[in-house]
Parts: sequence; C-alpha cells; structure tokens
Amino acid sequence: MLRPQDTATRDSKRLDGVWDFRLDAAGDGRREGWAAGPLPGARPMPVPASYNDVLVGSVGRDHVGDAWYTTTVRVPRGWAGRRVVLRFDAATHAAVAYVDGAEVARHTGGYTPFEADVTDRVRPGQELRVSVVVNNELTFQTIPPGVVHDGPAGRRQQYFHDFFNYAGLHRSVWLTSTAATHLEDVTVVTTLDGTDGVVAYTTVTAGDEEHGVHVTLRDADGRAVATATGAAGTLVVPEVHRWGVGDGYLYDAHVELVAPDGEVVDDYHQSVGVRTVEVRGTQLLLNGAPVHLTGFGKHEDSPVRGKGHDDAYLVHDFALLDWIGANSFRTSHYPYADEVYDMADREGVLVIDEVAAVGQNMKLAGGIFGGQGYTTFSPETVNEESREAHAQAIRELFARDKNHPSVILWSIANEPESDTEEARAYFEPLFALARELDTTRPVGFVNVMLAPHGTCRVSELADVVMLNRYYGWYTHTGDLVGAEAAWLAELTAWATDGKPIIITEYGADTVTGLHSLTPQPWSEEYQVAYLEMNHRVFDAVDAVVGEQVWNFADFATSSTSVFRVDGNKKGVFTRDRRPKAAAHALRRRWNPKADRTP
Ligand code: BDP
Repeated sequence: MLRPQDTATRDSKRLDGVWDFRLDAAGDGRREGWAAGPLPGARPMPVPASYNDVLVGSVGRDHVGDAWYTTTVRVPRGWAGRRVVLRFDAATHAAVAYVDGAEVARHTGGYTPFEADVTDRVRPGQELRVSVVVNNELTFQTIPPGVVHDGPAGRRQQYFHDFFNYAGLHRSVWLTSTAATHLEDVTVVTTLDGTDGVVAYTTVTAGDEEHGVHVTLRDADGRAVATATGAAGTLVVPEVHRWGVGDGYLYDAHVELVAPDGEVVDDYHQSVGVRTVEVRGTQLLLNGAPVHLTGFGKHEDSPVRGKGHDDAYLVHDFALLDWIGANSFRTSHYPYADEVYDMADREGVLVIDEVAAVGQNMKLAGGIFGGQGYTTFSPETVNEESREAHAQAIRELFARDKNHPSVILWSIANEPESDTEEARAYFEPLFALARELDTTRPVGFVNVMLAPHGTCRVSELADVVMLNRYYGWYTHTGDLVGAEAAWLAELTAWATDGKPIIITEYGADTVTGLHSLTPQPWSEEYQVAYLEMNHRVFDAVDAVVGEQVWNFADFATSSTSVFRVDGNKKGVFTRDRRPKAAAHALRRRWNPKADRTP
C-alpha cells in the first residue's frame, strides 16, 4: 500500500476537519443503518483527534463500544476515469467504513492504515458521504489485549497497559486518485560498497497491461545520480552521502510506470536514506560504526487531542529531542503516525519501531506487579487467535515502515510474559515471521523486570536485548544504593549473553515543582539522582548500547488506579512539554557541548 501523494499522475485530498460524530454504546447505528445519511443527533468532532477528551465529562472517557463519524466530500471533476481510493491512516481500534451507505472496508488494529478502492461508487464532480464506525473494545484476541466487563455502571473496559485507551480517527483520512494501472508497492533496501551506496528496489504493479518501470534516483539538490529500469533493480550511487545520526540525508527515488506507447501512467516518489544496520557481537552498528542510543520511550499523547496526530507537537518534540541531545526514541507502545517517521528520517533520528502488543502479561499492569486474576497464555486468554492478530500487526507494521531509514530495529512486543514455556511457544513463530518479512533489520522484544536474566525464555530469540528496569522505583524505592548494586548485578549477567543491550525504560514518577533537600521519591531531585545512578550502572557495562528514559513527557493513563495521579508522571518534560530538572541533567550528559545561555 503506497502513501497518498501528489505527483504528476497522482492526486490526494485530505478529508481532515470537523466531522459529524456520535457515540453509540448500544450499537444502534449498525442496526439502523446510520451510514446511509446524515448522522442523527450528531455533534462536531475534529479529525484527527481522539474523541475522548474533546467531549466534556466522563461520557467520552468512559465510553465503550461504537462511535460514528461522517462527512461529505466532493470528488474532483478531473478524476473522471481514474481509480479512486479512500484511505484511513488509522482508526482505533477497529472500524467499518462506508461510502454512501455501502460498506467498503473493515479493519482491526488501531495504529496501521487501511484503504478501499471506491472507484465504482464515486461520480466525479458529485458529493459522496464517507461514514465510519470506530470501535474501541479490547479483548484477549486483540492487539493490545483487554477485557470488557458488565457492571452496575454499564460496560467497562479493563486493559493491561499503562496509557489511556484513547480512540477515534487519530490520523488523516484521504481520498486519492491514480490511473487504473498503477504502482501498488515500492520497497527499497540499501547497502554500502566502499564509498558507493547500493539501492535495491522492487515494485509491484496492479493492472492488466504490460508496463515498464523507470527509476531515477536524485540527490537532495535534485541531481540525477543513478537510473534503472525494470520491476526490480539496483541503483548504484558513487560517493554516496550516507544517512546518519543528525544527518538525515535523503535521496529521492522517482518511480515511473510507463505504458508501451511511452506514456507515464503513474509515478511515485520514495525517499531513500542510504545506510546499513547490523548487530555484531555486543555492538549495534550504523554504517559499520558503533552507535549508542540516547533518548526516550515516547507516547502519542497531548492534552485535549489525546492520540490525535498534531504537526505542532511533532515539530516541537523533535526540537526538544535535539535540545536535549537525544538521537533516538522507541514508538512505545504502538506504531506512530507516518509523519513521525518522516521527521525522524529527515532529522537523522533512530527509531525502535514497536508493534502494539503491550499488556500480554497477567502478572503485571503498567509496571505494577500484582496478578490480574488471569493466566496470560491459555485457550481463553492470549491464544492462537491472538497470535494471528499479533502476526497481522507485525505484517502491517513492517509493510508500512520498511522504507524508513530511521527505523533501525523492530520491537514485536512490550513486557509480555516471557519466562514460561507457553511464552516461548507463542513467540517463536512471531520471531520467525519478523525475520522472514525483513532480513535487513534486527528484531527484538522488550523484556520485563519479572523475567530477569536466567529466567527469560524469549530473549534468546532476539538479536538485541531490550530491558525495562525500575531499580530504585518499583523495587528498592528510595534506596538508590541498594538499587545500584542489584541493577549492576543483573545487567552484568545479561552482558554474558554476548548481545547488545538497550535499556528501553528506566524512570521515576516526578511531580514537577516538588523539591526536596534529600532525594525523596516523586521529587525532581530524586528523578535526577535516580537517572544518575542508572547512568553509572550503564557506563560500567560495555554491552549497553542504548539508554532510553521512560518517558519523554508525562502522559494520560486509565483513571482506575491508585498509583497514578492525573496520569503517569515519569516524563522528563511535563505533558505540556516544560522541562523538569531531569531534562537539564540529561542534557548535560547527552549534549555536553550545547550552549547553555538561556
Ligand atoms: C512499564 C511499561 C510502561 C509503563 C511503565 C511505568 O512498559 O508502559 O508506563 O512501566 O510503570 O512496565 O511507568
């Protein structure tokens, strides 16, 4: 599936704006055919945004079930004879889309795109109605999992991850047009041969005629540096400008589909960063040289819009990453909006790209230990159907993000149960699938503190060890001396596996403005002391190739716990992106040469 684009032969129309909207907990809309016309009792709702906090009161926050969106769009007159596609960048968590009341697409998985060919349903120059019903229910067979309970207050969604279950149309909706015969997919894989860059490409074309493929690779100044023909081929770039950290140099592969009479019927621009990623021993190599990741686990999260994509937050967050000296982040705990990866590509920021498999661990809920009353892997809980949904989530993520140079490592789950035979059996085929889909990037998963070295049965399947550890927070609370000794002992044991280790989470909840002369948990001083203790431990273990603090910013969580006060406060920045003392401490470590004049 290619991204919407405006080229000489492709057009796109973004349908973002204020749509008509209605919650439908009872599920009346599907029975009564609400997709067919204007939505009865509609209220306004922005797209993209989560609907939850846009609405006032608990109605949006506590909603479980369907929510309807509808809008009308005029199909451009110039699209006569063209193939027209309706695309959703994301609908969380499951959706059915309709055009003029007829179902055109169905999709499960809240963080990856889907589309429908609606050519037969549109008349150029005419208006059409786009409706979509989005459902936010999570079960043991969804990614991520959850359980819906019936109670005196109605249906309630329980889930096992530590961020609010925001839902709705979180990303853009598009109507696009191409020629009937069109490019369906483009894949690029880059390698280095001395000072040459080698770009291997493959294309997939849909349509019945024999068409040729021409590819021209241009540098950032628009100069053609290599050309090739054929559905698959290789482009060699002498003296290539490598893509690297802080140097997001991008080439442009212009792919043209040419009819036998020479007419260019379709064309698409694929940006290309020429770089290699490799694991060698305990090192992670970018372009053959070791890298050390600095940065954060993030969330797509901001006031009012929830998980709705926002370009202002996007650009500001990247400016903050640059200010603090972060060269990487993890898309904890789900695939982010396409725009985020585009920005990472152009800024030279490294991304650990994560599947939305978070919460498959019934001994844990959001870092807090304590049984959930379920067995993780069983015929009734996480089972074969869940694994198929998980496999599908991997397929869709890899297909979407395969061409981003910024994506250097896949994470196929966060903190699943990993110390049992059942876990091993569940994950083995998923690792095999990931390796089959992408032979060019390392694959891993994020290990939880409950499965320390020696007990984890899944980490040996991974290329890189990724650890979330909270010594000094969830254990050894307030005792940084004891924490340091225990943490160093565990990390030293992991290092004996001979793989690179990335600390994907370490952090302490901190109330901004809470100060203490002694390092008290929740104070800004404690967060700083906690991070410094962790850094001493990391610096003592050579196999540690990355440190990503939990979290970049404070974020919203479910309102049903006694250990979250208005959300998770482990942010180094507040939810509105103001620095805590820890931000300055991290900047001193990660960006020591930065100008410190205010
Ligand atoms: C880890 C989870 C993360 C939580 C964090 C915490 O991966 O989602 O938010 O703990 O407790 O277990 O803050």
